[in-house]
Amino acid sequence: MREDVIGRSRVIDTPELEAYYAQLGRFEAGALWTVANDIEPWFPRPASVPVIWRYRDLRPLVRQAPALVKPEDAGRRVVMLVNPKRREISAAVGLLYTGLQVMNAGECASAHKHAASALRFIMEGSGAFTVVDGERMTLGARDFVLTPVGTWHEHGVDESGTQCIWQDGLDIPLVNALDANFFTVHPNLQQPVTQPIDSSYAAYSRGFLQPAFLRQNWKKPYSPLLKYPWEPTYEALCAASRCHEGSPYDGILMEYVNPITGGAVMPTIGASMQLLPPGLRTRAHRHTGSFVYQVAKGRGCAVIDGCRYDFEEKDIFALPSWSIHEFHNASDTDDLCLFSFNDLPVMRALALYQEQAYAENGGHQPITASA
Ligand code: 1HN
Repeated sequence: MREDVIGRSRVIDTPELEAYYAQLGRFEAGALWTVANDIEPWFPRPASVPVIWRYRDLRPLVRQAPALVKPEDAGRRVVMLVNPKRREISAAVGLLYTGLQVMNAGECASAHKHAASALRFIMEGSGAFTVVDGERMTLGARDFVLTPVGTWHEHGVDESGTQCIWQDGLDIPLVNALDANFFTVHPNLQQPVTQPIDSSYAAYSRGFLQPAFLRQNWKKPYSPLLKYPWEPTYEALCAASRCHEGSPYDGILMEYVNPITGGAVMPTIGASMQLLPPGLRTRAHRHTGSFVYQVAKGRGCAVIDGCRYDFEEKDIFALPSWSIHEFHNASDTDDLCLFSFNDLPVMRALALYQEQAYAENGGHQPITASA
């Protein structure tokens, strides 16, 4: 792409140059000025587009999967959510993957580990559990759980439970882009449970109290707390919203953190829950970083680059990096809560985080279309 600007590539191709490019091509070489403006954009131009996946469309299809494939054949029985512009790398947005996993009562998927970091956000059903490095955790609706890089993990649903559906989030496209992925199936297919149920939650669930008998021993690059249940999360958001207005762009947003460092839960993935009180409309802004949202509670809409996406509980939507966005709580009586995960730990570690307020129209952007 030629740009007639000093400092940018503005070469006009001629037959002589075309012949020269062909000569370079013979030796796996090329002229930088033919691509320079594309590979050095003035600002981020994500390949991903905004997408909304509505739960009412997908739920019947997800529930159909158990009749079609067994978990032991599929490895993981998941309907993945794919960005139409990122199909070749199975990304939902940017370098993040997401999907909906379904498991019937009494089913269990084999244990494995991989270099990718993973998380789950429980959507429906009862009796779900995850085992991570010997710790078994019981999971209920809207609980958030980590299966960090290199941990043995498996999931299942108790015999006495009901069909469960949860959202998986992983950094697979990132780890693959870095050519750093490994995958190992557990030699016994199931790992032994070596610790009391929910033991990390028992030790670390109150951020202002640190277990002195454990913290010196924790050297791993992710949170020692693996489960972040919904009830205390919502309580904390409600308590904060009674005293604070929150961010003009994100309302009452709380980050799930590693209680030892106060930083992101895993080295490559951060996660948050935010509350937008009844009727709130946030101001528009943009920042680097890709986000996957799930509507944990309530209904409303997001406006992303001028396009409006109406959403209900359990809908999932993708926010590409540097897209101007704002949120509205459509209800005058009920809270709106948005769960999200993101690649901000990567952006921050690489010094690539940038943020900008949208200045026109009192901070709200014009809505040009809806999806
Ligand atoms: C994985 O390990 C799980 O553990 C789910 O449930 C989805 C998608 C790609 C690679 C690994 C799981 C996954 C995955």
